[in-house]
Amino acid sequence: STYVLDLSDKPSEKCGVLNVTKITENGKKVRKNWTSSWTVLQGSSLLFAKGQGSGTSWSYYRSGSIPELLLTLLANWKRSVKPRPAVSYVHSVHERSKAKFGGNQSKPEFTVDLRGGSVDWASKDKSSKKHVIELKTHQGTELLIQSEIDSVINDWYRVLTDTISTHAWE
Ligand code: I3S
Repeated sequence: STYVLDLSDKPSEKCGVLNVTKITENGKKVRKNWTSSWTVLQGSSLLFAKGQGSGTSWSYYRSGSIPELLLTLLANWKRSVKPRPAVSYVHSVHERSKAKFGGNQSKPEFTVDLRGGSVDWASKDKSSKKHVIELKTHQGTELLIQSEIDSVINDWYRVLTDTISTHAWE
């Protein structure tokens, strides 16, 4: 079965569920806090929206609701003429999905700008998990991004690498 639904017509748009933790913020080490996040790549921005924990996210997969949620996300995104701030955008999508998906804990997390950043496979000392990507941003934030499914994480590795190399500073 397919775990990532890529409905976009542009290679710079992608979304899916990933496990994410910050390890450094503005150059300072922070405590790991792995969370399952809706992850959306739009242009050179990577958005994370906190899910309701991995259990619930995976139950969305099992119940077949994720494709529906992703469709809503992308449809709303494409419909929005004037781009809104990314975080409030994700928040409003979540607000609207609440009734439909019964969520009550979904909330926006954060956005990172990929321009000037770097992506690499994380070394073993960064995490005991497998399939971990280390993303360093220009602003000094380091994130670990992980999926148990190697095809999923390989796709994200490729897309993030491509995005960083193609989005030059304006
Ligand atoms: O790099 P660390 O400190 O070994 O990361 C682990 C901890 O964050 C741990 O939580 P505690 O802070 O309660 O010890 C997490 O449960 C682990 O998942 C972290 O390690 P992994 O290897 O899973 O990234």
